[in-house]
Amino acid sequence: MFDAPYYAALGLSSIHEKVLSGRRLSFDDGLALFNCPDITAVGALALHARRRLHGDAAFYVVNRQINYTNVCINGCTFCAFRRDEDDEPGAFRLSKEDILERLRAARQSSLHLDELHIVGGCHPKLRLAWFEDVLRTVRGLYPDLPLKAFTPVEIEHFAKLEGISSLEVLQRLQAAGLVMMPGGGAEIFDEALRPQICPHKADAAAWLRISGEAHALGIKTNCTMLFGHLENYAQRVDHLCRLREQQDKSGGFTCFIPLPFLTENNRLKLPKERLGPQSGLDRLRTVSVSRLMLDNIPHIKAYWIMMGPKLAQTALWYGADDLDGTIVEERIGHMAGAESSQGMTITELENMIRQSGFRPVRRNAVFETMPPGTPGERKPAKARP
Ligand code: V47
Repeated sequence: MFDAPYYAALGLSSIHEKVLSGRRLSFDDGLALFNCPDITAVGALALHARRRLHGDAAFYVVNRQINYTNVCINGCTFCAFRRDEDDEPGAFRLSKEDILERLRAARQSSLHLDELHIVGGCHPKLRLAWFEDVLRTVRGLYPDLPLKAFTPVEIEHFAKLEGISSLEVLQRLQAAGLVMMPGGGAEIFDEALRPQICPHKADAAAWLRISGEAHALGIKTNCTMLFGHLENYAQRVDHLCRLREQQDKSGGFTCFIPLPFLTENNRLKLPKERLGPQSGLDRLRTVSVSRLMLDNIPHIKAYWIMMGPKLAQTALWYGADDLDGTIVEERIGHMAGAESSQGMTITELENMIRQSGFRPVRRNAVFETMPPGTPGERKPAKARP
């Protein structure tokens, strides 16, 4: 790593010292890292923190994503996936049988899924009992398949629809088989900006409270930040600090995923200076600052679908230690212009990791390492058209 005089010349002496001695960075430190022109110096600090936690391991999961509907009452301006009504062009809503069929197909081509990731829009009519039935049925058919489903935003929506508390929703879903929750819906917590990008969504306090409730029940969760839209660096650092504070209280965040805003097919109009090739560096820098600020969250994911596989590989050198997984079918990023493929095979993921100079480690939904010899896929899983 660069030495002390190098960081002194950048005005980052105290950050350098804190990182080397494992001490917590402040809000101002986060801001200084975002403003430092030398991205390699920032990345080297994040690499140090990443290596201390995970050595040369880079994690991936054999998973299948299923989006049950894109009909959503939230009307977020950044979202290309959403539709307002069931009968709008491009709207979809899967039945339980549709979900089971997708799962059967994935299981046929992949001998052993280690995560089923289910999320969707906040549909005005889909009731909690339907979701409980889906989870119970899947658990009955595949008892060893970890079920990761529903963001805090969906949990709040179910609670409102049923007239019960979010805690009760979580308890019912846990009883039906939920073991893990994805981290979507956090977007940017800042109260001044949130109304411009997701005016009707659960607010920061609700998102964090529900994550904490899940943690108290023993449900691990992930967390995210949508960046590269209208937010400034201070709002990003504030977002990271709020996640860190929540993690100090409830401890159940497993992984943080910085999600770069993809610009197609949505209503959010960006100023010109926010568009262009510099966004690649901003993605790497955001991975690095996240690793450095979130000292109490074990994993940082470079989500290859939204980062793009090449940048996700590079991000492993900038603080990330996880790439997500085989996915099979992805809609949220692709409807917003993601150029990555729909899915990857285990071999492709492992090659990606090895070619980046790291050691592939297969994990399950809750980040338990899978034992060597866990069966892989027979042939690449294919998405339905
Ligand atoms: O909450 C929506 C984001 C999220 C766009 O927890 C967009 O393991 C970029 O959270 N450009 C959903 N991002 C996806 C998500 C996720 C994905 C993979 C793994 C995990 C995990 C979580 O996608 C939304 C929103 O923040 N999103 N539209 C867009 N145009």
